[in-house]
Amino acid sequence: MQVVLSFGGNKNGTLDSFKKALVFLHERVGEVVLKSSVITTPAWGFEEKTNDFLNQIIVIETTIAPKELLKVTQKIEIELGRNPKLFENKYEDRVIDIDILFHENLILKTTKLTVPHKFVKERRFILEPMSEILPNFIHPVFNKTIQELLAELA
Ligand code: PH2
Ligand code: MG
Ligand code: MG
Repeated sequence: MQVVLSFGGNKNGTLDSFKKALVFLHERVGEVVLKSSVITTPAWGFEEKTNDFLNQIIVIETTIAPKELLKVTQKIEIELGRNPKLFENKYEDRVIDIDILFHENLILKTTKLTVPHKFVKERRFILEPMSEILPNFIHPVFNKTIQELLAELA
C-alpha cells in the first residue's frame, strides 16, 4: 500500500529532524519511494505571527494499517523532540509534525484519525509539494487530482 505523509516544522532543527524522520520511517514503516523538495511556506492558521515553515511530502510503500501507522508517526515526533500539544484547538511552533494525508484510496473517520487529512484541499503548503511528485493522484473524497485542487486554490 502507498501512503502519503507530510512533514512540517518551524523551529531551529526542523530540517535535521526531517532527515532523521526519513531514516526512522524507512526502518519502521517501509521504503520511501517518492520525496518532494523541501519548501518554505508562511505559517497557516496561527493566531499570532510566527516563523515560516519548512514542508515536505513523502510517499512510502508499506503494509502497516492507518491506526498503527499513526502510533508509529506520533512516536517518531516525540523522539525527535516535539512537545506534546497543550491545547487541542491551537497551533503551536513545532520541530516536526508528521501527518498522514492519504492511505491508498482509503476514507476513514475515527476520533483519533481522519484520512484523507481533513485540510488537504485548503493547504497550499500540502498541494504544492505533493503536485511535484503525485500531480495525478486522485483525492478519494473530492474525486479530483492534486493538480486540479491546487488550481482551484490559486
Ligand atoms: N501545519 C499546521 C498549521 N499551519 N502552516 C504551514 N505553513 N505548514 C504547516 O505544516 C502547518 C501550518 C498544523 O499542523
Ligand atoms: Mg499538521
Ligand atoms: Mg499532526
